[in-house]
Amino acid sequence: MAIKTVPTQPFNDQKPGTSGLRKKVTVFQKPHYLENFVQSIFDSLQGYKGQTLVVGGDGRYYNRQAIQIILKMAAASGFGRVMVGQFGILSTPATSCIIRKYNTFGGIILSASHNPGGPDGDFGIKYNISNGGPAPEKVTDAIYASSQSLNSYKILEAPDVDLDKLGESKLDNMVVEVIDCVADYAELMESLFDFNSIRKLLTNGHFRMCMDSLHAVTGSYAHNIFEERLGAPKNTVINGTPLEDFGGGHPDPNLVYAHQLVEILFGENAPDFGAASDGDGDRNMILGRHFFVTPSDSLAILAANAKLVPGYSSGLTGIARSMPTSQAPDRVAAQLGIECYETPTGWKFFGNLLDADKATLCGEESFGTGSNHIREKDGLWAVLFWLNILAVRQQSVEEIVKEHWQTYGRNYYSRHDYEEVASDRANTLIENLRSAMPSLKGKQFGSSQVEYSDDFSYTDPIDGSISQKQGVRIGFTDGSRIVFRLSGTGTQGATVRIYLESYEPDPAKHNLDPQDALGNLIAIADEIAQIHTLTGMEKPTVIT
Ligand code: G16
Repeated sequence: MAIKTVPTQPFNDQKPGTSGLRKKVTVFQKPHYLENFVQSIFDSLQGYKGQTLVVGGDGRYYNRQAIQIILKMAAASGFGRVMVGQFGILSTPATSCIIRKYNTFGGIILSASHNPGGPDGDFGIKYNISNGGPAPEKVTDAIYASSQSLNSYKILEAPDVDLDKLGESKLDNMVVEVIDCVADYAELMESLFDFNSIRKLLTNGHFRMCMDSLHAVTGSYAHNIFEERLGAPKNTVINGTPLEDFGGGHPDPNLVYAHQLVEILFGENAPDFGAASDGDGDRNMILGRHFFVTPSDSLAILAANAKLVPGYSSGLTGIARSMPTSQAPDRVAAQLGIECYETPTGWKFFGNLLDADKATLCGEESFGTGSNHIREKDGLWAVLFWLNILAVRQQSVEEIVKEHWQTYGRNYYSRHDYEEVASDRANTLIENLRSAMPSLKGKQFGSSQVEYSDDFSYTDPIDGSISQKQGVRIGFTDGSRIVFRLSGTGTQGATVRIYLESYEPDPAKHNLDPQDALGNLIAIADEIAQIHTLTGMEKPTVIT
């Protein structure tokens, strides 16, 4: 088999965002586009010759073609072995699990996460390092730098590898091992949670759960774990067949896009527990009967109940949350006498804290929760954690959340997204806020007075690296907060995200609709940022 060196030219739009490079499928299909980025990854690495790489994706359109290209390029660049998921499938958490379990050099994940798929949908690629986590900024910066000076890439001329058959084959000198995509991950879950208690709960004849895989990657994992290993009835998992276009849906587990699940859980004769996960299986949404658990509360509740779960029974070293996530977990950390770290948005910022054992649980408002068991957020892990708590406490989801609020107070929380805003308008909105920041302190908006206003900057406590301009924060003297930032994961125009939070200690006032409880802050956000005028939009596209 011959190695071909193909001349190419740099693309100027290959800077990885919050989570790797995400673009329209049609962009990745442009001649050399994917190959350039893959070569840039390899060129920015050192010492990988003869080493093992893990490759897998969420099964979306173009996954299989991309994997064949990556395998041939890995062989041409001198990797010794590639472990690839059967059918080209590996969820993001499973990839992280496999990188760690087999001590591989790193991994490549093909996914655009919660973004829609199909020929006109989105595709994505990201590199994970040997701890199993997304490459930190210094690595993604190096990849981007390589992409800007690239003039050729190497690829093996060889027939495609059969991705459907388990076992080993060879591409020139490199071994390709097609692995079962579920087994290692499911074993890890069994080692963390009390499967016997969860099995009893799921088979006791009255507890009912519904898991919506949104036709995305967790279908195979959820059938195996909930129905086969834990004995739940066969119809527990809905939309459980992974499809290249996610059945035309938007594989984002929130109240808007997981509407079938929401209708079931808020309908008549609703099950006790509902959950959904996203395109690549790292996000989760948790519902009780007629009840939604905000991701920030979910992290706080998992932390407060961690001792009930075998994998965490010895306690937590710390908690970490992204800056825009509500401060509910901070209250639990204070009670437990442990640190709560505040990082920029992006799971990659948790890696160092987890490696240094400074944090055990991490979470984000964007429906991501996880722990030190891997270095990615993990949707099904969060579902199992909740099931384990439900099995021990024998209470409903709603009772558990309300008791939590009684103990710690309630952090009312909501995120308003304005999607597909023209980039120049979105940038103007953020720039205007930055200019207004110095004059905001002390300013009165109705009964709210601004206590501080800044652009969040993070210094990593482990390696000292600094990340600036991570979101404009406006804090008020009563502890409430508004955060503005632009999404780093969209592929069309810009998405303006506005995060709103207020704290209510009085249990008598815990039953408000968050949009009502936050009404004052919503109005202030518009007054300060002129959102409606600048975006030209009457209301947010998505409210979570
Ligand atoms: C990614 C990141 C998360 C982040 C989310 C949203 O998740 O890993 O850390 O919170 O995007 O980011 P943004 O607000 O910049 O769009 P995923 O599930 O898309 O990989």
